[in-house]
Amino acid sequence: MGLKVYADRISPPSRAILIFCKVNGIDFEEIQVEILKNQQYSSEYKAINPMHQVPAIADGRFKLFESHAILIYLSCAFPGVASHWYPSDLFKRAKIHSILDWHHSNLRRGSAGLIFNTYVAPVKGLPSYPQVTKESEQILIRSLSKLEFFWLKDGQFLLGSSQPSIADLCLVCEIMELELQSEEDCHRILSPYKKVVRWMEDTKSATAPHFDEVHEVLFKSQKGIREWMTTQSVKTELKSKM
Ligand SMILES: N[C@@H](CCC(=O)N[C@@H](CS)C(=O)NCC(=O)O)C(=O)O
Repeated sequence: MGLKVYADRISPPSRAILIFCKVNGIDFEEIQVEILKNQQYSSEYKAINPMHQVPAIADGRFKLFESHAILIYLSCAFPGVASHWYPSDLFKRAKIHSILDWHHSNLRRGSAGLIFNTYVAPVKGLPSYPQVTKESEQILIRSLSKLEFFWLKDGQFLLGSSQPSIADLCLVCEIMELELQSEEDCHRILSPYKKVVRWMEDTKSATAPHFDEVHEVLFKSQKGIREWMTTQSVKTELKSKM
């Protein structure tokens, strides 16, 4: 009846939970729910998360979905978690919640919209909309700019901290999705934001070796996905000329 983490490593919020558990020495069982195979719609998984999304956890009889809520729960439920992840100070907690809420309606909105339209929709045979791709990229770029010039203005990690919090981990895992874009697009979108790039490296170092281990799936699929997306865009270009 220990902790079970239902996750798919291609999902940024899933990776954040897995890295967090590993870094903090939390004993857990990882249960893979492959979203590209629609395993999130199985009746067994519906009993864990009726919203059909990953990640989710079951800690004994207690079930929880939504990655931010899960990270807060784990930080409070497992005494071995270092305090910098979710400091007990009320004001610091409130600021972390503020970043996490901002993340869902800005950075993640842009990143998830971009990934869905450029990668997930074509893989699943669903329609993808160039206008939505464009708008999602704009939201993502605006969010990176806010990170560079506002959220990261005071120090190495968010909120001027010298060590990462759950917010750093969530946001960095999200930005890692850019690895699935072409090398040129990834560079074009990310490289103007020097502080963001450095902060990502610092978060990786602070969570090594687990960060890279959990992202292995993303790194491994990168080449194939990039080649496949180039083929898709060539096909689309040809179609538009016909
Ligand atoms: N707000 C949720 C987002 C969860 C989410 O969007 N999960 C995606 C993968 S990153 C998913 O399960 N997608 C499958 C689907 O919606 O069918 C969280 O932070 O946990």
